[in-house]
This record gives sequence, C-alpha cells and structure tokens, in this order.
Amino acid sequence: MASLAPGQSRPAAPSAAATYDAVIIGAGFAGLYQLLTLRDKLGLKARVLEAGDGVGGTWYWNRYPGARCDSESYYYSYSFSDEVQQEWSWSERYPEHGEIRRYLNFVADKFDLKRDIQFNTRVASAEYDAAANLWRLRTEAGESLSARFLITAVGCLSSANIPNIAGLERFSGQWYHTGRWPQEGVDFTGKRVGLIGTGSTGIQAAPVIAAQAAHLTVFQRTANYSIPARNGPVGPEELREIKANYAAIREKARGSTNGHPFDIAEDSPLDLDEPARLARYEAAWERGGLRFRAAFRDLLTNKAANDTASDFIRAKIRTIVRDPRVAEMLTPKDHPFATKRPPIDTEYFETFNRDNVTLVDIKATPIESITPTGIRTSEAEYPLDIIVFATGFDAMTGPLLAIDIRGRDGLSLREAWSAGPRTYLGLQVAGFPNMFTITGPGSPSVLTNMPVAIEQHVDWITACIGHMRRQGLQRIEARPEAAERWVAHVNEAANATLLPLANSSWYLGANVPGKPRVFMPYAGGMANYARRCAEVAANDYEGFVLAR
Ligand code: NA7
Repeated sequence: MASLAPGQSRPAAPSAAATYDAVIIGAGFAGLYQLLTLRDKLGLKARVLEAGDGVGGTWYWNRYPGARCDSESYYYSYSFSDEVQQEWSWSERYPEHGEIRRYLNFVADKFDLKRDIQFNTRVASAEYDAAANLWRLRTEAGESLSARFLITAVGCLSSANIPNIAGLERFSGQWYHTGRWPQEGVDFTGKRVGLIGTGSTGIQAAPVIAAQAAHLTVFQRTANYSIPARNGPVGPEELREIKANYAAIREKARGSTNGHPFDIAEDSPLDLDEPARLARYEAAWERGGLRFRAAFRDLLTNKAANDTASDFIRAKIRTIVRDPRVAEMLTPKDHPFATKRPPIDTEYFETFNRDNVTLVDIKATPIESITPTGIRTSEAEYPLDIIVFATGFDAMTGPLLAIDIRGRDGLSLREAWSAGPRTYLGLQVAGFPNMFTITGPGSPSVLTNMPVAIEQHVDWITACIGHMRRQGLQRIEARPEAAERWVAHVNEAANATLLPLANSSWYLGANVPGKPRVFMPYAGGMANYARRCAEVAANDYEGFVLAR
C-alpha cells in the first residue's frame, strides 16, 4: 500500500457491512463535491471509496509528461464556493496535472473531506438488495458495505485502453499507459521511446518526451487536427480580474453549450468572403485553445462550414512541418475537424521537425508485433527501450462496467447495456434503483468543461435525495419508457451534429474492439440539458418512480 501524502489521514476501515446513507465511488472532482453536499448540506452519513491513495480522480492517474487540462484553469474549477475561488490562484492558463491535484487537495482539506474517504479501496461489486432496499458493496480487499444510495463518480476516462498487440509480454524494456503513469515519473534521458497514439494525450506528450529522449518514434493510426494551446503564466492583473468577475464567468459557463464561458460567433464561415474568413481563423489560431471551435456558429453542424476550418488547419500543418512527406502523413483526411475531441498542443507539429523524431504511419504499415527489443510493423522493426501507450480509454461505460453492478433481480449492468448504454438523463439506469451515475453516458459530460457538468449533476442528485428525505421517500428508479425516450433523444441530438461522422471516435466506443457503437454523450448542449433536468425535478420527478 502506498504511503499517505503529508496531512492526509486514513479513515478507519469500516466494520463488517457498515451501513451508510450513501456510498460514493471515486474521489475526483465529482466524488469530492458529492461528499460535501450529502454530508454537510443534507447531514447524511456518506463515504467515498477511492482506488488511488489520494484525491484527484482522472488527475490522480494521468501524470504523463505534458499532462494538463485543455480547459482553462480559471473555469476548470469548482464554482460552488466563492471562498475557494478567491483563495486559490492558478499559475498557468492551462493547469498542469500536479497543480490540479494540489487544488483538489486544497478543497478536500478546506472542507475536511478526507476523513470520509477510504483510499486504496477498489470496489469489486455492488448489488441491489430489493428486500432491504440497500446497495451491498464488496471491495477487492473483501470488505462489505451497505448503502441506501449508490453514487458513481468514477470519471469518464479512467479505464485504460491497452491494445492487445502480440508480444507485449516479451518486451524487455519498460512500457506504460499514460492513464496509469508511475507517481515517481519516467526518465527518458538517453532512451529510444516509442509512442503509440495521437489523440489529445499523445499530442501533449510527444513534444515533452522528444525534448528529453535520445529518439522518439510516434506510431500514428489516425492523423489528428490540433490547435495551439498558447499556454503561459497567469499574471497578477489577469488573476485579479478573473476573481472580481467570477459570478459572471460562472453564469456564462452554465448558460453555454459546452460549459465554457465564452461566446460562440453568430455567423457562418459561409457568410464571409475568403479573406475575412481566413482572418477570423488566423485570429482564433493565434488566441489558441478549444475556443477555436467558437470562431463560427456552425462548425459542428454544417459540413461545408466545417470544411473551411478543416482546410485551414490542414494548411497550417503543411506550413509548420518542413518535410512534405511527413506533413502529408500528419494531415487528417478521414474525419471533419472536432468530430473527434479536438486536441490542443504546445509545439506538436513542430516536434516533427526535430532530428530525433520519426513518424510511422501504422494505417499504411500496421504494427505486427512487439518484439523483445522494439516494435515490428509490416515494413520495418523499430528498436525501443520504452513504449508509451497513449491509446486512450474505454470511455464512459468502461469504468462502470469494470465494477460488477447488479440491480433488481440480479440484472447486471453489463447485460442491461449489452447493446450500448441506456440511461435516463445520464443519471439513472432503469432496473437500478437509488443508483446515480454522475456524468454518466447520455449526459453532456465529455462534451463539456467537466466541472460544470459535474456540479450540475451533483446539485441535482443532492436536491433529489433532499426531496426524498423530506417526503419520507426511500426509493427512486427511472421508468424504462422514460429511459427509452431519452436514449432516442440522445441519438437524435447526436445526429443533428457532424459528430457521428468520425467513425473511429471514442465518443462512439469505436476505439475499443467489440464495444457497441453508440454515441454516448448527450450533444444537445449543457444549458438545454440542465433546463430539462430542472423541469423533470419540478414536474415531480417525471419519468422516475418514487416510493416509500
Ligand atoms: P484518444 O483520444 O482515444 O486517442 C487514442 C489514440 O490512440 C488515437 O490516436 C488512436 O487512434 C490510438 N489508438 C488506439 N488504439 C490503438 C491501437 N490498437 N493501435 C494503434 N493506435 C491506437 O485518447 P487520449 O488519451 O489521447 O485522449 C482521451 C481524452 O482525454 C481526450 O479526448 C480529451 O477529452 C482528454 P485512432 O484515432 O483510434 O485511429
């Protein structure tokens, strides 16, 4: 068992089958805030079970070189406490993983949350006991707990996707998945490193690894669009202004489509002539970040509009990368911009101008095996000391299905979701009473700046449980027909956008062999979604059955 961080107390293990009002799985942004509201607002006996030895969730595990958030620090943060907003100062435009962990530790300590978090505890199973109306949990260490409410705060990107490549077990060097990065870090000095994957993670990691390693070979399956992040320090004046305007910033984020506090332009690139359109894109490129998508209103809904953005980025890649052959390999051709989650970068394309970096197109020359000394493709063998898998996650459903969750009559979540996830509002699954899934599939989640989606879910769940307690209600369960209607609406919302056009996207589950292809997050927009959830609650929890 890993040692505790300074100041971290380890709560006593619960006695056999200790019973709680609520058990929360996970101590990231979602689990911490859910614990705070249930315990301190509602006075519930609540406990968090967390697999890691500290708080952080996604940011506990993702410590790879270059790991930082793509949302800007001042709004990738909690809004529920003005004291936290005023006391905490971010140092960079995009928070680095260590700084996010320090922030979450600061919040956890400020509200004395760690006394109710049991670290180093992975939940193996959770079964609904209908007679007692309790969830019965078992941990991997064999402890038993019971709770009236089960709340999953397991994150959307926490189940590592490690490709099944023949020979990995014979590799004599070291290999790592970016989402399971060693706490002590990895020293690349003098090493020949192979990096598989060019999603957001690979694109963040490649420049940092290249700067340290003797040689970096990037194995690319799909060329990706990326926008410069334009990271830098946050100055004292900027910080003062942010802190003075937090109320308006938060309101704007909550009222937006993606949980970001900035405006999306009201016109289409097709309304402008070419010089004006290019000038708009240039300005967005210079400003950098995910906001590039907001340069026009219809980049995600109109293919012709999107083509102009895709072409602009392709031209940039060809300008930055000196070797035309490499530039061509790096140019995305098989999906429109932003239909896969768009990465942002710090000198990613520039990295391919370095003498110690090689790009291998593994769509043209697939990886055949990992040998004891490197990676063999259909064309060549690349000798390596270290392999880094930046191959992403079994997103959204993976972390839930990793736990053996069984609802009414022993129905397993795996069976219930055999054709893809089915939820009501991304908050509940029919047949699984009193279980809430924070940022579950069918909610905006990964299409937003996550803390906004998380706070909205936690506040809704807390209000719902508060209502139940006041009314003497013991059980809430999604009606199957309400879930069916919601699933249809989630599909409809996705189909109103260009998002389904990226047929290898993790939004669709297409990155994990054998996973059902269903567009998982809700693409109808954060503000619309929150309004719908509020209406459901106001209409006496329409679509749910509540019982004594
Ligand atoms: P992503 O975005 O899922 O990217 C994974 C990358 O790994 C992507 O380039 C994949 O290629 C590649 N990949 C996946 N499996 C394989 C195999 N078997 N062989 C070769 N290459 C493979 O994960 P990230 O960690 O980068 O980002 C996840 C999210 O974190 C991101 O979207 C942000 O929301 C933050 P593919 O494109 O599938 O051909």
